[in-house]
Amino acid sequence: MAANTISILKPSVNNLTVRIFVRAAGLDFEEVDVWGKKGTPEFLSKDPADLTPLLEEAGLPKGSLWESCAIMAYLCDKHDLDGFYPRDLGRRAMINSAMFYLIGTLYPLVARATYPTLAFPQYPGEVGSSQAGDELKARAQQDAMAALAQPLEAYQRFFLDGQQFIGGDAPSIADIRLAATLEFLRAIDYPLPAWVDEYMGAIEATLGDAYAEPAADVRGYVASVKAPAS
Ligand SMILES: N[C@@H](CCC(=O)N[C@@H](CS)C(=O)NCC(=O)O)C(=O)O
Repeated sequence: MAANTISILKPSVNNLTVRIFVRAAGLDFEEVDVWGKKGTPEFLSKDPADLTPLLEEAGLPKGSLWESCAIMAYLCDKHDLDGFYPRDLGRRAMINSAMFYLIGTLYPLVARATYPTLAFPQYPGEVGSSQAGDELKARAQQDAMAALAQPLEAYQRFFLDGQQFIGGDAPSIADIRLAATLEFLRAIDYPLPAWVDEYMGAIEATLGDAYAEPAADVRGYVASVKAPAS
């Protein structure tokens, strides 16, 4: 049995984040594809949120941990992966801010903007998951697309600010989280700023197959939803 067991859904960028990370960090891991297998009493006993990615690892007090950024931070601390998650408090605070801002602000907008196109169920409480009509749902999607500009600019102007990566010269766990997330914007007709293409290209060039191999699952899914129905 591997040191790290990760339950995943392959078309998901939340899952892609951890899938890239464990490869880039060279950790011992196995992946369990739980497509169609969540929601069981066994899965919920480990993960009452019923969300993936889910890490199972011997050092965890309850044996399991969800939330992609928490999983990466824990594994960095456990394996002294300071290059991905610096020990310096100021630099670490910037990585944390970039990740919390992503989970709290950018990702909900990405989900509202892309999940209808990706045919993913939207989170409870969203207009898209309600009984609202198609017009209101389409408006919510358009509003989310329009609102993406501000957080994207914040990443460029504040977190990157002329550096190649949020982590500086090398990708941090916040960079892995951001690049993976931006993969979904290719599903919709969103005018990606030029820096996004350069940034994602630099991450993929630096991480190589650790990025490209799991990203192929997300890209394949995105291509399938964009392909004209035959
Ligand atoms: N903030 C969480 C989000 C986790 C999440 O929403 N996971 C989705 C996959 S993208 C999930 O498991 N959804 C339940 C389902 O698809 O049944 C993280 O970063 O890990």
